[in-house]
Amino acid sequence: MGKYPTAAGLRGFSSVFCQISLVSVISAASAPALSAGLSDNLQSLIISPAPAYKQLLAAGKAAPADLATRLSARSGQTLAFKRSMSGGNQVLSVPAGLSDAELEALLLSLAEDPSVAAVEPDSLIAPMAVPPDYYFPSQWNLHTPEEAAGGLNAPQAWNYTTGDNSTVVAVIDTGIRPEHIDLQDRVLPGYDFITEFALGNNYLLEEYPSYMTYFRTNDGDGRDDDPTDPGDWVDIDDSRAMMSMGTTCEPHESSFHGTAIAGIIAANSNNNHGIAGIDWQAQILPARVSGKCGGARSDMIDAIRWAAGIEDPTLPENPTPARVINLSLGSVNACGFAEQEAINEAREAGAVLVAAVGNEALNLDTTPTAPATCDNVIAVTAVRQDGGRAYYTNYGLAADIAAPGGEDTGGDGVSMVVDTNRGLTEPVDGSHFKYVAGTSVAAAHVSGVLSLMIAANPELTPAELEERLLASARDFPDNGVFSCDSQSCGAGIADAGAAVELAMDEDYASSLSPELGAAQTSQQDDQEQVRTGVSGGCSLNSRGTFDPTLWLLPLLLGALARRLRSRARP
Ligand SMILES: [Ca+2]
Ligand SMILES: [Ca+2]
Ligand SMILES: [Ca+2]
Repeated sequence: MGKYPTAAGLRGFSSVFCQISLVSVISAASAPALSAGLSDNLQSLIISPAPAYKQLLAAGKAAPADLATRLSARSGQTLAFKRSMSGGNQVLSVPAGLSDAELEALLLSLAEDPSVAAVEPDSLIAPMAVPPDYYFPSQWNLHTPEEAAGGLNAPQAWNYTTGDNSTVVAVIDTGIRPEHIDLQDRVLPGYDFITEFALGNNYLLEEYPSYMTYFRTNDGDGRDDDPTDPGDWVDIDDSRAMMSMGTTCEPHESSFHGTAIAGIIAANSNNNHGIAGIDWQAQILPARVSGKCGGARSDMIDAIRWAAGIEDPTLPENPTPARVINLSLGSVNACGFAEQEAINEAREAGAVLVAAVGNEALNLDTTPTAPATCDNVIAVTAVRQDGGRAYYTNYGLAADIAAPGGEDTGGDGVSMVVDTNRGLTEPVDGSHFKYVAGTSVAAAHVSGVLSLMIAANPELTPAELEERLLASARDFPDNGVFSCDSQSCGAGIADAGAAVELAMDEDYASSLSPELGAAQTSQQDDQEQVRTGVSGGCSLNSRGTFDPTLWLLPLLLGALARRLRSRARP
C-alpha cells in the first residue's frame, strides 16, 4: 500500500496526524485499538511514566534506563532505553519484527505497569502526501490554499485517498495520446465517435471527396474503436476549405486537448516524471468527438450515453461505464433537447457530468453555453492562482463551482503545466508538457475531485456527489475587482481535501429528497428560471446563425508553451 493510507483505513479520522494520536494511545484506562499494520516499521514506543515515577526520575532516584529494564522484565520483550524526551517521557526501542498481535500484547502489558501512565507506538508520521513528480512544485493548481489561494488542495485529499483503480472517468474530447508516460496503463480502449462529413449538398464534398469526407476525423475513416488523437491542426488550405463550407476555423497547431485533460484528472503520479494527476489510480475512458475544426453535438450526445454504459445498437458495448464524465467542450447556445435527454439518462445510469462553461467572458444567464448550462451538469468556471476570477471565464448564476484555470499572458501570466505531445501537426515520439489556461482545465480539476470522492465513498449517487462537492467548496477570497462570488462563479473554489472529507462524512445531513437519486439542487432551479427568459433549445449562437459544431474550449497558450516544449523531457 505504500505510505499513503487508503480511505477505508482512515475513514472516521480527520487526518494522518489524528490517526496517530487517536488510534494508538494505550493507557491502563483504555483498551487498545490498534489499526492493522501498525507494527510495520515500528522501532520504538513512547512511554509516559506515571507522575510518581516521573518524580523519581527528576530527583535522580531512578536512572533513565531503569524503566526499560523494569518493563523488559515485565513484558518478556527486550526494550532498550533510547532517549528521554519532552514532558518527562521516554522513547524505548522495541525488538524488530513484532507482529500486530505481539505489539498489542506488549502495549497491554506495559500499560498495566503502575509506573506507566500511557504507552503508544512511536509511529512514522508522513508529511501531507507530496508526489515527487518533476513538475509538481510548479503545479500551483493542485497546491494548498496557503500556497495558492486558487489551489485545489489536492495534498490534503491524498492523505485519505489517491483514488481507486475501479473508478472510470470518461474524457469526451479530442481523443488521447495513450503512449504519454503520464498516462501509461491508465487508459481504457474507449471509442472514436467522429462521423465523416456527409453533406450531400456541399459542392466541395462532391468535388474533393477524398479530401473532405474524412477532413474532420483526420484518421482516414469515420467512427472506429481507436480514439487515439491523430492531431487536430488546421493549415491555411484547411481553413479556406472550411470557410467555403460556411464554418470559420482559423489555422492552428494541434492541441492534443484530450491528453491534457486526461492528465490533469489522472496523470501517473509518484513516478518521478512529468506532472502529478489528481486521481493517481482511476482509469480514463477516452471518447473522441472533436477533430479538425471541432466536432458535432450529435457525436457528443452519442458519446455521453455510451460513456455512461447505456446500450446503443450501432456501437460496441462499453464494458467499463464511467462514473464521471468530463466535457471540456461545448457550444454557445442553450442546452438542446436531445443533449438534455442524453445527460439525464447518463446521470440516471450513475454518472456525474462535469462541463466547462467556456472562455468567452460571457454572462451565461443571457448567453448560455451548452452542455455546461444543461440540468444535471456541474458547470465549472475558472479562477486564477490568487483565487480571483479568470478574465476569460464565462460566468453567471448558471455556474456551479470554480476551479483552477489559470491565466495566460493576457492576465497575470500564471498558467499551468499539462501533458501534451509536441507535434505541431501529426504527433511525434515522446512525452511532452506545456503551459495552458482555460475553463477546460478547470472542469478537469472538478472531475478529478469527484473521482477521489468516489474512491473515498463509492456509495454516493451523482446527486449526492454534486451536493457534497458544492457544499465543500471554499469561499472565494477577496480579490477586489477580480473577485468571484456566488452570483458569478458558483458555490466556491473546489477543494479536494474538504470534498473527500465530506464524501466520507457519514453524518452529513443531505437536503436531497431520499427518493430522488437525481434531485435538482436549488441552484439548478434558479438556472431554470433564468433560462425561461432565453430562447430555450433554439440552438442559435451569438451571431444568430445555426451552428452545428462544438467548439473545443481553446486552451489559451502563452508564449511559455513554446519555450517549455523546447525543453520538454523525453
Ligand atoms: Ca475514425
Ligand atoms: Ca480513430
Ligand atoms: Ca507523473
